Parts: sequence; structure tokens; C-alpha cells
Amino acid sequence: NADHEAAAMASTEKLPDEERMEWWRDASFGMFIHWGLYSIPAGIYKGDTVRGNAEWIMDKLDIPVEEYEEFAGQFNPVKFDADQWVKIAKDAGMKYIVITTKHHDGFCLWDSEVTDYDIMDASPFKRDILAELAEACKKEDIKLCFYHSIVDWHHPDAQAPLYPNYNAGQRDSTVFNPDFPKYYENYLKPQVKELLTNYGDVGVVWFDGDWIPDYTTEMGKELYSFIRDIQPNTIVNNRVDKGRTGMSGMNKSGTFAGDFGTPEKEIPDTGIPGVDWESCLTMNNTWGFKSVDHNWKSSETLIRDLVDIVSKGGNLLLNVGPTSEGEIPGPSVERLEDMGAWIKENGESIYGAKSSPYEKPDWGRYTTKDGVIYAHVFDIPAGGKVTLNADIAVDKVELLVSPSSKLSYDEASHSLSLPSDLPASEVTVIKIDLKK
Ligand code: FUL
Repeated sequence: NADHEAAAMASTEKLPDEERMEWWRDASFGMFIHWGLYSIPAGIYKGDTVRGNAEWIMDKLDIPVEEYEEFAGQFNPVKFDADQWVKIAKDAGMKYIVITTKHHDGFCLWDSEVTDYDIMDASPFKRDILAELAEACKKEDIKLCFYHSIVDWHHPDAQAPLYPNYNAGQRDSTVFNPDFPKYYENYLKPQVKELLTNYGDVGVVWFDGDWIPDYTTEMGKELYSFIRDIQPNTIVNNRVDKGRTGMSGMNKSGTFAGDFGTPEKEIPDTGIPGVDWESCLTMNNTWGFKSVDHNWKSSETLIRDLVDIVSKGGNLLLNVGPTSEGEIPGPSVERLEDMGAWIKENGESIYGAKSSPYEKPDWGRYTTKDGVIYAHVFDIPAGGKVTLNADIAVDKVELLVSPSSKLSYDEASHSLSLPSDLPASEVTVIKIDLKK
């Protein structure tokens, strides 16, 4: 249909790097969606519960390929509603969505031409998830982005059985699959091409699985140009290559490693000037849906994490793991609603904001934009006195949520006095206009 076709058109005008990265830098906040067959066992198989990430169940519980494949025939997420997912993201203040087109288990959420192990050919659902999301995103002006795993436990030229005890931490990292280059050439690249050809503008390609020894820096470099040749403005994460450092997921200096760093389940202590990065975080302890994981972070923690990340110059990619029926879990939706409510009132201090040149204060964080410093107060000091820990040339101060309420500033002590009847907030934002 016409909507489908309009959503499938991609722009081809090549932007200079600063402009190409602009929407992403200004966006600050996106939704990560880990969804696939693993949502069916939801962390438990034949009575065993997977430790940690539920999307790793095939590997962690040693489920043979033929047994795992049976989930494909059961995957029928009748409650999936792309418009609703996009609305949940948009109402939360998120500007982009990154969905697992294929995770390590190899199952594809779109109608891939190079395999039948996908939603259209192997499952009763027979709807192209990516096409529906592309349409919904286009309507709401949300950027659609694709996570794509380099690791593939299902494809014979790339799969696990060659790797006894396949595990990022435990496996013998010297064992190679001699057929991996075939998989790279005849499967991985054609799939990436499909993703970049059939669903309109792709904001980001978010690779994962760069750690396997079969995948080389040469492949990464080639894949990067391959993508930019098809869609010149697509942004690619650093896992297109092995250039990231272990813990922080930032880029090693001097190595080729995509367009931005990807600290995982972690917020770096400080940003790095001139380096783009995005922390991906879970709301509980897993990416893929896990029925027994109720260890939810509070909305307050998540809002403060967002502020912390933006104050250091990064983006937050916050995960949801929909159920096998196609629903974003209730506790995730509640948290996203709380975040949306806060952002609705305070978003000016987040979108397009940069890290400030000042040390982080004990009471919270600073962000900055257009001659304004935003002081984000996490814990209001006793007596309502917030002391600026830097020599900031204050012209005017006001509460972002209620510009008319009384706020005073004492220049000698660099301190702001907050009114005692302040409405409660996870983070109270004070807007400080700087002297010109
Ligand atoms: C990791 C993967 O192994 C996890 O399953 C998850 O997708 C995370 C974002 O990246 O490396």
C-alpha cells in the first residue's frame, strides 16, 4: 500500500558528519527493544532458569538448534501493535527506537530473502514487524534504528556448535569457524542490505557480537562503508568493529570504531570531549523478557540516570523486553510514563543540551545549552540552599517548571535559595541565564 511505500523510501542526499550526527546528539533519549523467540521461554526452559540475560537462553542452557527452532512455530504475538509501542516511546520523550532485527539466536523479525528462519516463513504470525514499525515511526516522527547481531547461533557457517561452551566469557577465543567468511559475505551483508533498502531511512545500525574471533576489523571497515554507500546518513555504532574498550564500551583512541561508543549496563564516570557515546541500560536485570525478573529500578533512578548521562555528553538507550504476546511489560510502561511526565516539564534541559564545563556538584548535575546552565538538583540540600561549585556568571535564575516562583541568588556565596513549598520532583531543574 501507499503508506508502506512511502515508509520504504530512503533519502540519499549525503550530509557532512556534523549534520549527519545532529539529530542523534540532540535526541538524548531512545528506546531499545529486545524482542524475539527468547520471549517465549522468558528465561525458563525445562525447569531451568537462565542466569542473567534471558535472550541468551539458547546458549546458556545449551538448547540444541532443532529444539530452539520450535519456538519459531509458536511465535504468534497477537497483541503486537506498532502504533502503541511507538506511542509509548514518544510519550516517554524518546526520539528513536532501536529494535533487535536479529539477536544472537538468529531469528529474524522481518521477511528476509536469504532465510526462512523469520517471522514470515517460520511463524504463524506472518506480519513483517519492521515494516509495521517503520510505518508507525514515520507517522510519529520517531527515528527507526536497527540492532543486528553479527553472532548467529542458528546459521551453520557461523553457529555455536563449533564452539564448545560458547560464551562471551568462557569460550576458547582461538577457535575459528572456517566458514564464517561465507556467512559474512552471503548472509550478513545481504541481510544488512535488506534492512537498509526496504524500511526507509534507518537512523542507526547497532551491531553486536563483534567479540567473536571470526569477525575481523577488515570486515568491520567494509561493512561500515557498505552501509554508508546504501544510506549515506545512517549512523553506525562502535560494535561494527573490535575498537571498543572492555568495561566502558568507549572507543579505543586511534582505532576505527564506528560513530559512537556503547557502554553497556553502565554509565561512565565522565564523558570524553569530542567522543559520541550512548549508554544502554535495562530497567530490571535483563534485555529479553524474563518472567521471574522483578528487580525494577525506580523511576527516580532512571530519570536521574538520564540526567547524569546527558550531563556527561551521552545518550540514554533504555531497554524494554516485550512479552511473546507482543506487549511491553506493565512495570516498564509505568516507568516510561513517569519519565515522560518529567521530560514534558523539563525537556528543555535535556534535548540538545551538552555537558557543562563544571565539575559535577554533590547535589546533582549540570547541563548546558545556548548560554544557559541547567542545574539539576537530585537531593535538595537542607534549608533549600544550593551552592554552585563553580564561578558561574549568573544573570538570572528561575525554576524551569514554574518560572514565576521565588528563587534568590546570593552572588557572594554562589548560592541559590529554593522556595520551601517546592513541588516534589525526581530532579528539580534550575535554569541559570549566564551574563552575556
Ligand atoms: C550484548 C548482548 O550479548 C546482549 O544480549 C544485549 O543485546 C546487549 C545490548 O549487548 O553484548
